[in-house]
Amino acid sequence: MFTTIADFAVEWEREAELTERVLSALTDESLQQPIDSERRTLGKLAWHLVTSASFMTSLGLEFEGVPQGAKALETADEIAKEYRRINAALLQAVKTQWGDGSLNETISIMGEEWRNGDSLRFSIMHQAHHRGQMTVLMRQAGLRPPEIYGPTYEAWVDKGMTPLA
Ligand code: NI
Repeated sequence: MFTTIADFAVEWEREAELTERVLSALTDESLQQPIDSERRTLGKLAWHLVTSASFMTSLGLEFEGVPQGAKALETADEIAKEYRRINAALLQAVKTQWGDGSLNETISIMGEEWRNGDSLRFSIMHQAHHRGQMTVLMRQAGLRPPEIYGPTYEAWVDKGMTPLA
């Protein structure tokens, strides 16, 4: 869990930049790529990263989020822009509405007591989880995924090295 707002802010900005890399590599056609015929599409997952930021309002933070049921924006560019906006608003809310002591306070989430510092950690892991799904779907949609925590297959090839299969 996070114990200082400063530590959270540094990591949040770094992780948000990674998510932006994924979102800005999407094309409008790729948004239709489904996990499976009955499952979510790449576009739905991208939009989920926008709407799920509203989870933070249940922690008492006030900022202009997007309600879970809101109609999804239709282009990759609009989704990426909205992600940037909401992320900045969220970070600003944490920095201005909470102090380090807030991170140790608990709030009931889905019937469990969560410390706010744990909720912030959860939000970062949640994004990473969906980014992982999205990079697989990007490949299925014929796109080149960006490097996230290390080189991609294509990045190894570009460097003239043998990629891990
Ligand atoms: Ni989720």
